[in-house]
Amino acid sequence: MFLNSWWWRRGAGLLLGLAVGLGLPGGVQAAAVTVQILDPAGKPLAGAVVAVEVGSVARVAAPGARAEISQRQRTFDPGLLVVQTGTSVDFPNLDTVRHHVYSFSPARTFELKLYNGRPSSPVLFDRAGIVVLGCNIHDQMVGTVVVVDTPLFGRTDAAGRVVLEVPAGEHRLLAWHVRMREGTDLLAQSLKVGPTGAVAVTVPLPVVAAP
Ligand SMILES: [Cu+2]
Repeated sequence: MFLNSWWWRRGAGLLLGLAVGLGLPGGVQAAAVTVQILDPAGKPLAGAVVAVEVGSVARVAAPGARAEISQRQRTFDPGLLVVQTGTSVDFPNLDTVRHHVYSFSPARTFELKLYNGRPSSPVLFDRAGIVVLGCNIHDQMVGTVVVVDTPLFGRTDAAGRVVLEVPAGEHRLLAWHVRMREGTDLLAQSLKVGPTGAVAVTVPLPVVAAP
């Protein structure tokens, strides 16, 4: 009896943990939404960012949300980071040369002047949008932070697909790819999810040819 109730509580806690992890209120029914991203020629686009804004889910991350982009061998690692609005990002420099990381993007204009090691404070991304990163010293260093008003996001695999667990209702589906013209924001369309059953959506993105 003791064991039974212990397992039951532990199981319930794990399930609640999963729901919280997805940012969904406990007990909310979610459906698997498969999104496939295609280029203008109809070919699958790998590495595209897909996000779903859901009315019942907090737009801003819980306080203390952190992420990291290292500078390693004169590149940003990862070169593309997706975070929820309200996330603070650290920019540790793992190289022996100094870097000078900056962005002129309207969603987050900032500058980390010439530094080694870990800057004393992270950069808070408090507005949704595309933030392009550069380094004043190394022109070839380019990175991107995609900031979205939702914890429900992912990136497409080699087949151009990503699966997200989305609660029933009318939502906003956002998609973006690094090969979209510079200055292009995430592309939005409506997404309807019924109370049961999986949903599949195909989204063509206006990307330019790979270099
Ligand atoms: Cu640099």
